Amino acid sequence: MKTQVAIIGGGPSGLLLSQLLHTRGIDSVVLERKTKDYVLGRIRAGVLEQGLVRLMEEAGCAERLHAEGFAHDGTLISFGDETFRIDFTEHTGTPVVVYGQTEVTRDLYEAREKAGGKIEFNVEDVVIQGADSDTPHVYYTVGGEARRLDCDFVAGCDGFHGVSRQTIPLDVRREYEKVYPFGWLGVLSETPPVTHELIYANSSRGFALCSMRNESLSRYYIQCSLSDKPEDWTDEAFWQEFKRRIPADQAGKLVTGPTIEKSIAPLRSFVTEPMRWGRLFLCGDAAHIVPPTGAKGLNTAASDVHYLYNGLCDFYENNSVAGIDSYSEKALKRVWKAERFSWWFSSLMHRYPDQSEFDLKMQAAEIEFLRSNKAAQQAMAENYVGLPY
Ligand code: FAS
Ligand code: PHB
Repeated sequence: MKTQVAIIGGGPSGLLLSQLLHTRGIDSVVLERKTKDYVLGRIRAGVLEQGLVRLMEEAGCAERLHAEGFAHDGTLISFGDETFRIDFTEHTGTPVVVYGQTEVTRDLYEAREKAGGKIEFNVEDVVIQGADSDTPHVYYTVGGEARRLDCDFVAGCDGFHGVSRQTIPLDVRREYEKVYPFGWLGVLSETPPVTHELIYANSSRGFALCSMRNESLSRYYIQCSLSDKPEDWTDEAFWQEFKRRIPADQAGKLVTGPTIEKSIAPLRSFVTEPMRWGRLFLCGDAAHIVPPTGAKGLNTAASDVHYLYNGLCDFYENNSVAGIDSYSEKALKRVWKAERFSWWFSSLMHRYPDQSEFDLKMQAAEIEFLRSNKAAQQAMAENYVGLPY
């Protein structure tokens, strides 16, 4: 089989790239390891920057997002029982949109299927060959049957555990990593969210986050030990701990109920450089990971896709390599700013096992500075709503 762009991975990065390329008549094939239901069953991001909203509009997939997504003009931050608000719209003129990654992915699958897009599921044994030549190709199997996909370019959108990053030789790749000494236990419950905005809570017992998917579907997280497993936490134990971490006035009005999903995500900061090797381009989690505190994972995948999509259009429409040659440098410039913000916000809001009394005083002072200083709130708001592409 032959295509212009072979896309490894049918998550949000791969699907968004495939759909955008389609709008400009550029052919792609998406190779996905799992089934569509499995991909849609993963509960992940919940907050979209305007940049991703605009890309979904450009891809012709934003109708449901505009109908069902919620604009959030700010967020609450609590330290113990004290709460203050960061007003995104006051500081930046821009809200964020609360709309689950699952729904983004669902909308993209629907658009690809409607357009007759080629997506192969249950793909195994993916091997990228000739990425450093003018004739890259991908070997893979489906149901034990060996296949080959010839292409002009390969987009590695296969996430942190994919094969694309590993295709770049070790003597070319530089990797940067920070593993955090805790994870996030997340639950979904068919209960009304405790507030209409998010609450990021730093309590003496650890971090908690109040988020949501809609008026009757809440998404809550607590910082947990890396040795925890979801089955270690009964619903009752989760609600009891969650109530002890969010401000008392919010805990008093929290509606609890059975959880319909419970999972633990480890937290890490990770970047691979470069994000390009020959005709292979890495996008999204294949190239970088952030702790979810700043809601930058999905949104930084989106800016990668924006740069690569425009670079490939430049190549096919203007016979110019300028866009693809500058891809890695452009993408990494924004990636590192997202890494910094995610690391800073995680350091501000979590309790670390090795924190000294002095460290705790520094954390309290940093939060007090954010609470009381307009410039600090402006900087926080600009990073949270999304820095320019
Ligand atoms: P993805 O990992 O979403 O998609 C990669 C796809 O490639 C997957 O479908 C996978 O099956 C497929 N694949 C892998 N190897 C393959 C192979 N060899 N061949 C073919 N296909 C292959 N971000 C936030 O902003 N907020 C959050 O709360 C949040 N929570 C998260 C929780 C978890 C457990 C994880 C892992 C991530 C979380 N993220 C969160 C980040 C997440 O949203 C990612 O940034 C986002 O999924 C990135 O999308 P992709 O780059 O498409 O990668
Ligand atoms: C979510 O709703 O899943 C979510 C929101 C904000 C974050 C992380 C996760 O920072």
